[in-house]
Parts: sequence; C-alpha cells; structure tokens
Amino acid sequence: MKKLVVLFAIVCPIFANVQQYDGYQVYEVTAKTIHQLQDLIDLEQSGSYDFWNRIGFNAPTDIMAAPDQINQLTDYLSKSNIEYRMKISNVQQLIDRPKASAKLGPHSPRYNLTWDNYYRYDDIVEFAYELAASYPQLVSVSSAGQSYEGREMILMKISSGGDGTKNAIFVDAGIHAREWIAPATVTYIIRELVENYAAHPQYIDDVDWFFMPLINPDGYEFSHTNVRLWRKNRRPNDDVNSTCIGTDLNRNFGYHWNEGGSSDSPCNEMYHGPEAFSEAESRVVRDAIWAEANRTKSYMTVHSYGQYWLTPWGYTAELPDDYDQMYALAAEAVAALTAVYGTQYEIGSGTVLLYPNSGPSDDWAKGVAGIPYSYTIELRDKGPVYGFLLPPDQIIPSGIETWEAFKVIAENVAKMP
Ligand code: 0X9
Ligand code: ZN
Repeated sequence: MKKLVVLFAIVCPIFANVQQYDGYQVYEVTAKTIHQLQDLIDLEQSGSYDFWNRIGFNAPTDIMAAPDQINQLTDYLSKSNIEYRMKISNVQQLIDRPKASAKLGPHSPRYNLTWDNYYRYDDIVEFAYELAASYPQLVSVSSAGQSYEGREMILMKISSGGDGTKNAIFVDAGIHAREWIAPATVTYIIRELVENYAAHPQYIDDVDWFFMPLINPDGYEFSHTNVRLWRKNRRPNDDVNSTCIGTDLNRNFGYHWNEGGSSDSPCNEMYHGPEAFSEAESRVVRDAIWAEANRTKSYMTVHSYGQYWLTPWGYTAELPDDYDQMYALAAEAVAALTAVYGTQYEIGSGTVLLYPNSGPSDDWAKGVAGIPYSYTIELRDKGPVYGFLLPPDQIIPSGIETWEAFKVIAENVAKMP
C-alpha cells in the first residue's frame, strides 16, 4: 500500500502538492522614467507577483503573473506607461518540456550525472565522492557543514599537491535554488578539470581549486519536488506574524548587511534574515571561504540568469579601488567565453549594471575575506525566452563556454604574486 501511495505521489503532482504554473505568464518590463521606476517598486512591494529579477532603471525586469493576475498586471503597466512584452506564454509548458537526449562522450560510469539533464542533490553528492574515489590524487571531498534540513554541504578540493601555498580559486553555485544551470555548469567544469587533466594539467598543477557546487541544497531539492521557482533557503522564519519560509542567502552575508536592496519582510524573495549570517548555509560557506582566504585570489559565485559577469559592490554604487584590474580580468575571461559560440556577457558592478543589493556573498568575499577578484557570474540566458527554465540541452554548451572563461581566470591567478 505504501508503495502505491508513493507511486501515486510521483505520477500525480497535485497529490504531492507540487506547485503548477499552467497559464502563468512572464512579462518583460522596462522602467524608463523615475515615475515608472517608482510604480514598479510599488508593484514589487505589493508582494503579489514573482519578480524573476530585480528592478533596475532602464534595465529589463521579468515579472511572472498567475492567470487571474494577467489583466490586472497589464492594466497597471499600461496606466503607468511602462513598456512591456510577453516573454513566456505558459510557464508550465516550459517546465514540462521533454527531457533532452544529447549525450556527453564517454566518461566514468561510476556516477549518474551526464549533463544532458538537471540532477538532484543526491546525484551531485554521488558525483563528488565518486570523482574523488576515481582520482584520489587530484580530488578530495569533505562536508563543510550542514544545511538547515541537515543535508551535507560538500566541498571539493582539486589539487595535485604541494605544500598548500599555491594561489587558490574558490567557486560556489546554487545559492538560489531555482537557478539550476549554475550547479550543472560548475559540475561540468569540475569534470573537465579532473577527467581531462592529462590534456591540460596546468589548470590543476598551477593553482588549487575549492568548489562548493550546491550551497542551498534544501531550496534546490524543494525546487525539484514542490515549487520549481523557489529561490531562498528553507528555514521557517521565527517571526510570529509570518508563515513565510526562507531567507535570501545572497542578502545574508555580513558586510554592509541590510543597507538597501534587501527586505525586512520574511515573505519577500529578498528577505535578508534576522541578522547577518543568521542562516546555516551562509555560515558554512563563509567558514569554508575564510579557511583558505589568504591564498585565494578569485572567488566566483555562479548564478543565473542574464549573462553578466559582475563585480562588487552590491551595497553601494561606488566602485572598488581596484575595479579596473577586476574589469580587465573579467573582460579577458568573457572574451574567451564569447569566442566559443558568440554568447555575449555584460561586465560591470552589480549595483551599476543591475540594482543595489546588500549582503551578497561576493561583497563579503572581497570586503572581509580580502579576495581581490570576487565575481558574481549570471549564466545563460538573456531571454527572450527561458530565464530560470533554461532547457537542459544548454547545459553542455554553457559548461563548454564557461570553462573557457575559468581557464583564463586560472592562468591569471597562477601568475599573481
Ligand atoms: O540578486 C541577486 O542576488 C543576483 N541576481 S539573481 O537573479 N541571480 O538573484 C545578483 C547579485 C549581484 N550582486 C553583486 N555582484 N554584488
Ligand atoms: Zn541568483
């Protein structure tokens, strides 16, 4: 009987309490005047709509509306004279897309990941441990700590030895649950580094790498099982007035925390938490970065979407003192990325290019941990179509092009004093 119930829950999403998005639409809107900007801010603060990205001046924002909200939304936009266009006509249709069938060439049969589909937490953990078992001279895996729901947050060290003084690179992914392309791309890069070591040994011999491929595992699992577009972690908020769950981990880091571009409201998608580092996941990542910070030259936190290579700061529009160097390295990395398929990335500070956001991990990595080349990378796509629902047949292309950028980072980090 128990088996039957489980089977039913798998085949019948409503029984399993899976959020459905039939008829939900996504609109791209752009505020071109201060009034329009204020109207969009009011709309976001009403909390009625899911803003897939934050509002910027003269920069497009994607807003999702439920079927019974569409008229209301378009009326509001028309009245405010805000330009809009429909980007996704039925969100559920994209979620239900048939799985891709492309196959990666031969690789170790010891794990499930094939990068032609998005995988679950357990498969990603298995990949890490199996890679370490197959390449013990290059890979070691440890648990850096546990998430709120008790999942191990794995840390992979990739190194060919030495006395622990080589320059290092720290990479994490998946801080936002719904950005599935981020852990997929980062595990692709890990595989390329390790399994093709013989073809390009310098990328491991000359630097040490630290990877945390999935730093919001509870949110990630929830986005697979219940709410595809979940963003935050899964710790219920203590606030007695609130039934809302989760903190935006990328607003929870303790450098200029709660100084704008984040929210006090536990129901908001950008809720910054009750205090800096209130969340288990942000503390675990903080401690892992801190442990190697004195030799880490580059920190890269991988998100989606929009195709941006962002620098700090999120908390202010002022640029870091060494912005020109940060920009130059990013430009070299992006040029290598673009050379593969022509994918265009914009480079600039998070606040200048997008919107202010205080408490992101890259601000902390640079401002407190002192890691000079700290970046937020927003992977594919740039619209007009998929956003967070990037089809899995783009995982391998995203992996291939992003790997080219990472090679440039590694070559430069290796040469840094
Ligand atoms: O808002 C965010 O946290 C990031 N965008 S996302 O759509 N992936 O949620 C942007 C963070 C940019 N911040 C800095 N570079 N400081
Ligand atoms: Zn993100």
